[in-house]
Amino acid sequence: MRETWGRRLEAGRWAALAGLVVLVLLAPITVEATRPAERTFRIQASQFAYSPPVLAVNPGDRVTIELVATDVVHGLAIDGYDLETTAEPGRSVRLTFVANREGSFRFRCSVTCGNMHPFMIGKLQVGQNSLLWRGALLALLALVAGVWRGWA
Ligand SMILES: [Cu+2]
Repeated sequence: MRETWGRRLEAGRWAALAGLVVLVLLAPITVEATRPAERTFRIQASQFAYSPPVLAVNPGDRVTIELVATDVVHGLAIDGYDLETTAEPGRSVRLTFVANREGSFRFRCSVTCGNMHPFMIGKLQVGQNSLLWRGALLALLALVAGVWRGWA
């Protein structure tokens, strides 16, 4: 009699845990309602890097990238946004767009500027990195599950 109760309790715990895992995976991300803003970034392009290499904006932001090439002609193309521009040495060009797609997008040089050209990349982060915190929560749940097992 007692044993069945214990088993039921155990099954209940695991069901609760499974429920939490599903919740973590499916819960809609509640991004704090940020008003779209005007964001301007000045990016220096030189062989073979961008400075800064990472841009973080909120979804809906109106983003202006001012690209400056310091040595040779460089370009900047954002994957997933279908945008491209090139800058002559010593000159700057501007690229304006609305960050209406969430996620992590790579940008890269679109002009062959030297032997390390393929490695000239950067990242545009639009919104929060949900994969990251979902992963962290799952790790926490796994830890909790481990502790429960220890009790039983
Ligand atoms: Cu380049």
